Amino acid sequence: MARILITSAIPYINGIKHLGNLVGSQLPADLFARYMRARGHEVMFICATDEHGTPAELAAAKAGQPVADYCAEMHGVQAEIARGFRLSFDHFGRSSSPRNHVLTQHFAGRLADNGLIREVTEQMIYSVDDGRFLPDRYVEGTCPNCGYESARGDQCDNCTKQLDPTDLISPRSTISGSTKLELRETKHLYLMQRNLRDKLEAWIDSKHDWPLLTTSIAKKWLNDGDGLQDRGITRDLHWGIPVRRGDQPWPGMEGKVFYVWFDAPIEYIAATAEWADANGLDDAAWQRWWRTDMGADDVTYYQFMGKDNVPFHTLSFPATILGSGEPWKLVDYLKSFNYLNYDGGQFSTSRGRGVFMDQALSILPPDYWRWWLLSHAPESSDAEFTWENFQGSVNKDLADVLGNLVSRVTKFATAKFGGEVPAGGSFGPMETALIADLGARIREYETLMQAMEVRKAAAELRAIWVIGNEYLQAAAPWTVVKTDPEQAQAMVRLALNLIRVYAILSQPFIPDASATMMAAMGSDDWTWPDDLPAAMRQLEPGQAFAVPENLFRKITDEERADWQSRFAGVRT
Ligand code: B3M
Ligand code: ZN
Repeated sequence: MARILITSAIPYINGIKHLGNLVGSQLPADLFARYMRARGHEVMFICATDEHGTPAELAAAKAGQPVADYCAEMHGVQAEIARGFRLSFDHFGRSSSPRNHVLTQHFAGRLADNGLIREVTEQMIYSVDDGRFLPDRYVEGTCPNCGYESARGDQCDNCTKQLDPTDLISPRSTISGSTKLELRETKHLYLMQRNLRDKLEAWIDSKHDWPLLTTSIAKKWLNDGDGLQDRGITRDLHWGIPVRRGDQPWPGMEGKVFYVWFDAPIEYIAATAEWADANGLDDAAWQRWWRTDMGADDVTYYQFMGKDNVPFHTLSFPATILGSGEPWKLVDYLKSFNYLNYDGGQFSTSRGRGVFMDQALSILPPDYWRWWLLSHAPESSDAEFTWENFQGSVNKDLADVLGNLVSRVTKFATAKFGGEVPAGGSFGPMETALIADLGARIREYETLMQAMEVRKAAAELRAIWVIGNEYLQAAAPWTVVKTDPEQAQAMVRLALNLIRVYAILSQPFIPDASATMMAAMGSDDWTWPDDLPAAMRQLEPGQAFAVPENLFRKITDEERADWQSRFAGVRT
């Protein structure tokens, strides 16, 4: 039994995530966590809401709420939706928690003690009417390069030139539209990542088994242009973790907070501490997951995220950890994802284009989404959601292949032999061949799940369902029963056991349907089928079973057309 720590990138608090966000982090992390638990490992699966930063402040202002209230409410909303998708977090924390305040201030203090923080005085744009400094992307103006009138302070969307907000002609605040902007002097803390460059490079180079997507992004940021830049870790905002040096004030930094990307990954650790608090456990309980001097040296740590988050997890957060000089756990394996597009374009949160997590659950149960998303996960390249494809997968894979097998077997068995596993006959060559074939496929499925090859694992699972159907087709107990009822009983007994084994294998992908299948077989034994021949005899003659309610329904063409037009844009 191994100890497995899993974190998913923590979603921003402002607004509900779309399916592209879900499939890039939380959902595959959940798949892996469920699988690892099913194999008997000790798992700690952590997620949280990412609550700081300007977007959160602005969203709260727009909602007319104090930002703390807004975050508390939205955390509740996101937690509820996560439950709706059956995301099996051991804890869903909050980056605004007291635990994260203390840990973030602690890390900053350690970095300062180790000479890795410098103070930088800089000129920043201050909006007099908004009463605040403006982050780069909240300043808009005319691009000095191409003349585009809505260039952002960090980059021109038209000619892609990287900009400084001070480069813009006729700059204005995107918050208020005000042009009363001035340069004001302000002081910030910079983490001297350059000093950690060699350590970071050696660490990344030691990760031979990481996906290419992960290492190529990491190396690009390490080596591109001027290489790794020192990074500002504080901001002039009200909402955030106050800048302190450990438990001491930080002279000159009063009224400032840490940058959201500094405290967000630290929340992985803090959320594990929140988990301990919520369960009445002591500090040792969470530290054994994170401190190699407290037992975490036998933990394997996996992170899941979209590709845009990779630089922060391969460089910035490791710089915090390494720079602290303390024995905190670094990530062992980083699984990253490309983007999921939506019906010929991009998902867009700002334009409300695509399906958002709450909307998805309002039209279909979680397993339908989980199955489609995971079986089409954007691993080797970007992927695209289309309603045709979704309808096709659900109707074929879930309804025709798996659902049909379950309903056919249980209905036939009930009609011919009553609601109990029949006792007659014994497994013949066909059954033995099926068990052998299935055994080989399960080992392959295990290999793919362990390797987090999400799409391939889904394809293998589907193939496992298919061979069950093929067996039934070939064995044809409904014909055999007329001439050799004993043999038909053995076939049905095998098929009922197959349903239970399918429940176990499918549970990481489609937990609700799996629970229904298991309950219908009158069992609650989720032991992984390491010994398949034994597992295929687990349901004994006389054991009661039931016909489950329709496991999956088909999506009609009318529904598909309706949803297609409803989710085309402009969220209402
Ligand atoms: N909140 C970005 C995102 O949701 C960011 C991830 C933080 S992970 C520490 O994609
Ligand atoms: Zn331009």
